[in-house]
Amino acid sequence: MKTKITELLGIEYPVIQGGMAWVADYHLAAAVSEAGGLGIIGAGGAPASFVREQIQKAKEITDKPFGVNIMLMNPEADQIAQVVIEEGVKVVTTGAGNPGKYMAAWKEAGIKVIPVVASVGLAKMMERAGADAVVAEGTESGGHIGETTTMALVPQVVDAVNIPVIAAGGIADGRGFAAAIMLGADAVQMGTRFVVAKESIVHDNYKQKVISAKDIDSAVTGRSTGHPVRCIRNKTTREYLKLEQEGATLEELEKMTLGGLRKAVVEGNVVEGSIMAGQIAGLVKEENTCKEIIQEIMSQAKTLLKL
Ligand code: TUI
Repeated sequence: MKTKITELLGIEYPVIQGGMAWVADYHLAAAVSEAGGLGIIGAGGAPASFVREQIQKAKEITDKPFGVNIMLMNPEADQIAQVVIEEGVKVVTTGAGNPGKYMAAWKEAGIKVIPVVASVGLAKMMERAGADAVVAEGTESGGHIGETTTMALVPQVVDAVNIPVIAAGGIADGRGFAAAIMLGADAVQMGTRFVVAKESIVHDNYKQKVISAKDIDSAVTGRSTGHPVRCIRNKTTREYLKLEQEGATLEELEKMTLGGLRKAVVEGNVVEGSIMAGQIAGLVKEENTCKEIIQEIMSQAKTLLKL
């Protein structure tokens, strides 16, 4: 299937993997790229040296293009912005902030820059700054989120900019893909579905929490700090929300979230960890390979869109 995004990125299918902190390592990124989508290494809160190693390992196991997501709240974001240039990364996506100050250097290096946005305002600003496309990410998503739903955000971003738009948030199958195309998107980005990919290194306890989640099983913490984060509800989200109501400091709260993600993803502690996942977790019922996931979505979408 050809769209402006498959052309821009030189990929077979318009499916991009979310740059999930701790989850999106080189194994997952390479598997998605090998399956014809665009795999992404998620820098999350990791040091620049770690991100460089991840990029080098991905290059060893795939010749296909892959990207790096830079979480802009990472204290080493400046260094990581340089590492992607030095390592010849083809595509950069960004999250949790405005990447404006890096844009000129990335464009100069020939990198395709795709900021993740949660509002029309930032999408327009990114287009003016030279972005090649944007990911319009709805509040259904897991992790750090904005306020607007995918259904409302995507068509408004599509109307506001002339660059291609990738829809994200609440998409996990061919129906979601087809709906995104109907809203004017040229591709989708999926996170939650790829968390439970066979090639995902996420602890099995975490995968099982996603697989057994129902539609209403996520909670949003951090609304009071200005950094809302969606996770599957557990002891920690309940304690966090209680602390938040009692007026805990920003530092106390933020420490709980990022440290908690590692605890859940790596250690499999799904009681005390943060199980970031989107509202669509309820639709994700089994572990599949990245190839199976992409093939199934494209085949469903073909029928629905009568291609
Ligand atoms: O970034 C994401 N999702 C993430 S980042 C992350 S790691 C983290 N953990 C704890 C606390 C905070 C982060 C987990 N999930 N998605 C892209 C995204 N970006 N969603 C929302 C935004 C966003 C929000 C505000 C982008 C820009 C923005 O403001 C722009 C400005 O002008 O500062």
